[in-house]
Amino acid sequence: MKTFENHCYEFIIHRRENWEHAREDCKIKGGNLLSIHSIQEQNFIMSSLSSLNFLGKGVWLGLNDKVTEKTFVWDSGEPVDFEYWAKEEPGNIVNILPVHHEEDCVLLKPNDSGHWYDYPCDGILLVLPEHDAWVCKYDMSPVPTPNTMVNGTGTPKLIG
Ligand SMILES: [Ca+2]
Ligand SMILES: [Ca+2]
Repeated sequence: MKTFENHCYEFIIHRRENWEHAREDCKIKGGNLLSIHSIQEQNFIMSSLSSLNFLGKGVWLGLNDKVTEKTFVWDSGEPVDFEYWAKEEPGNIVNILPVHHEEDCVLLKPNDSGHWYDYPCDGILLVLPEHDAWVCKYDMSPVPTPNTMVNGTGTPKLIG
């Protein structure tokens, strides 16, 4: 677990799943699939992946345009206030047959300076399934102040 500003980040870099499974993993633990809101946060993710010696193809971001094509939103519901697309991305390549799989999910690729690529969210029938690593992001709980500790509901101390 690593921290940056007021969030904790869990780097799940030894597993590979499709986007939905990665998303679910973060949700059940009370977090969200990674969202990135500044170049500082982007750089933090990159340096963390580097320090963890991550050698995979990429990590899933919470960013997706599953609901409305070309309108990307963070799965966490946060505003899209920073983007780091690779050149000519997002391209939304659609496979031809037998099933249409648009590129509606986003992968951060460390081997391309951390640039973002839209990718199919799940397995593709004709080629290998799209399974990648991911990062879960959590809000840090507020640090209790001395005042709230005094007024808190701790176990009463027996005196005498
Ligand atoms: Ca798309
Ligand atoms: Ca793409």
